[in-house]
Amino acid sequence: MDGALVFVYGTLKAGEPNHRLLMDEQTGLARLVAPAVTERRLPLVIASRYNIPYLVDAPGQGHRVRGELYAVDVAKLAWLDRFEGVPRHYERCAESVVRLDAAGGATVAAQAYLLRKPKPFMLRLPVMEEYSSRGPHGLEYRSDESLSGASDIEEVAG
Ligand code: PCA
Repeated sequence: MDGALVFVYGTLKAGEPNHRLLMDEQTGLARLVAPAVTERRLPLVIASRYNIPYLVDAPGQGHRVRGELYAVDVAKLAWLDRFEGVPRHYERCAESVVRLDAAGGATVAAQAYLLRKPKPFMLRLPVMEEYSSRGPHGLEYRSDESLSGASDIEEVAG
């Protein structure tokens, strides 16, 4: 399948609020490849009034973050870029991840939606190893508003 390998760590994961949008065949194809973990340690935080998860491109802080690796087609990749508000909100970056399935240990060059220019306060938030909207943090994702173009983006990015 032409397209890309995308590492998802937030609301797109199985069981999380936007997973059904990832799997919706109306907007392209996505197939789970394996659970995976980032090779780098990166801060995974929750911010904005929508409680959006952000993997911040600030290596060395935080954990090696767990997520899921998907093979997506060209249509789904384009849809994801729009949905994630690339490049104004997240940027889609190359990120090395390690597969956690039977092919365990295999390093994969994936794509992931990262925040490259965090506000300083974001680097002082509690970091997570694994995201769940309904985690002990109590910051449940608020999906009632569209993310791309949301006016709160300036709150956290840039
Ligand atoms: N969606 C993307 C980036 C953060 C989010 O909530 C993901 O799940 O990887």
